[in-house]
Amino acid sequence: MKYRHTLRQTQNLGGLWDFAFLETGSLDDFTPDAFTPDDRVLVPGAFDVLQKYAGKRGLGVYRTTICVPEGMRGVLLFEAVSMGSRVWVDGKMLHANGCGYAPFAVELPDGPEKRELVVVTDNRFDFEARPMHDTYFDFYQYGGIIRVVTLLLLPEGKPCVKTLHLTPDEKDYAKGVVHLDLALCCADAFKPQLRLSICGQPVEDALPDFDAEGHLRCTLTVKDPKVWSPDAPNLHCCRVELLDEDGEAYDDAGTRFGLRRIEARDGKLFLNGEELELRGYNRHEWCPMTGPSTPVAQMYEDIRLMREMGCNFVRGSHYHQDQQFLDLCDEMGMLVWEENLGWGQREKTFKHPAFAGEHLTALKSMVEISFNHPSIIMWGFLNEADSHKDYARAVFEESAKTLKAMDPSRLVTYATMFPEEDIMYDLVDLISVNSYPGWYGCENVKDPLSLIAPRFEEILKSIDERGFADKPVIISETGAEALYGWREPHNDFFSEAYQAKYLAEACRAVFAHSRISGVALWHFSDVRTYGGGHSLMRPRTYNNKGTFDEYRRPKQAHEAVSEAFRGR
Ligand code: ADA
Repeated sequence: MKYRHTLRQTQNLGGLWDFAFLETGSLDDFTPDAFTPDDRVLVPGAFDVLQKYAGKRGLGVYRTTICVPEGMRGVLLFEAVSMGSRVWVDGKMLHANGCGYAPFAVELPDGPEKRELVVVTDNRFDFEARPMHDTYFDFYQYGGIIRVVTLLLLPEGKPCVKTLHLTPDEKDYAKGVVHLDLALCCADAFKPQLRLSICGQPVEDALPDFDAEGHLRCTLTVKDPKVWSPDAPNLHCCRVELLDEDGEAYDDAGTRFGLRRIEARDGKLFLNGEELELRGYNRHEWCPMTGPSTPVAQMYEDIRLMREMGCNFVRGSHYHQDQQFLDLCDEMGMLVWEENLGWGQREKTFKHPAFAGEHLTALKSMVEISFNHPSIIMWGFLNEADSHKDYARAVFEESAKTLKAMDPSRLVTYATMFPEEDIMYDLVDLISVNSYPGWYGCENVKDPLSLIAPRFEEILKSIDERGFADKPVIISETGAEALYGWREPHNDFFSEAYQAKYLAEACRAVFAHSRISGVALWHFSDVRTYGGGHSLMRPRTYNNKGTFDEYRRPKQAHEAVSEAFRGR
């Protein structure tokens, strides 16, 4: 069961909003008084998945009305608004955002009960203004309010719960020992008392007071603890209530959590003390009808399909995951790699004066929002960036340090495409390598599949020789394209048969190697990319390396991978 607030009021602002698409103008120049809506669109949703706006780039302006009753404080929570955006309330610009997948909150100033909310989104690439996005990323970047928007109504002038994080104890997680970290906003009004319950049972242990900054940290023991694992995804629930000077409860918050431990040691991965082998896929949050705003029923089906194939792992490539997807992974026992938005950043990006700061803000927002999901076992960042170049070092260092400081209980990694020249391995717990032997650059190779195992061997040898034999290694991407339905006697590139043989051989090579702790195949289903640098290598402007096509119709590789994964 998911936690539902009983005191705190939250309103899902989903539904039809007024809308206008403007081909000209910029986020900087825009003011709501110069805007006349001529359409209504659904929130959440990307406006450019609609046929009318398909392929168009410009400003997508959204408008709705919100109500903040007297005596209440309003906070807007946006889970993802793509790509750049500005939030205006009653003609005042309150927030600017430059990362289309990062969640953010907007505190509403005092004002009348009824307010006009305008959200301006820009789906044009503007590297100078928004260095988190670039044209060459190999996935379509849409525009609009692509994930849930919530209005939170809190009692005015009273301290309220800002964050509630639970971390299972490293040693005694199986005995139910967890560390609670609770932070308040408006902490200086007064010090509230705290009432706590776990799975509906009041916690009777003496609790410390909030400190001057409104922080409370304590250790609790769950009664009747049950460990979380892919085979037994047991969840527990924690509820906190804040009480005022008269002992009246006025705010509450709750979360689910799981008791489990992930470790990287002696060159291996361990979950709950047992060696862990990862078998899974990379997955973009995407389907043809709704683009990046995948319906939850599709998320559920995707996880089911993966579980039925014997997967225990999904890499959420290449950005913050939808909270609904993570909730399902918690419940359905899928281990998750969640990573910050990023794709192949090069010197130009690392030298952009705003990039390091924006990258860090987005990274922190990911950990904040996803902290309590037991399914997440590792945090990632900077997919296939220049991890072999000195100029990238500062951002890699800062990212790894920040993740460890915010959450020492999970592993830190990034996917490298320069396994031999990489200079960042010292920063991470787990080395993750993207490698496509037998696919890219194999135009004139006679037996491309024979390249896979030797290439993995070469990579592992070089990692160990360079002194990283104590770090576990996974293949975080490998794969080949197949066009759904392309079955013909040559079984050549782009045929379903070649892809099936490719993935079978890649899995065989991974599982035969004692130094490789698992694989995330590229990719779960075919996914739209666009006419950037990739279009001519991408028939249909799709990345066709899915084991399923975009409608989740299985290709021949489905059987090959199921055979390789099941029963291991
Ligand atoms: C990279 C990248 C993926 C995808 C893949 C491919 O490894 O991380 O997003 O583009 O290559 O299909 O080539």
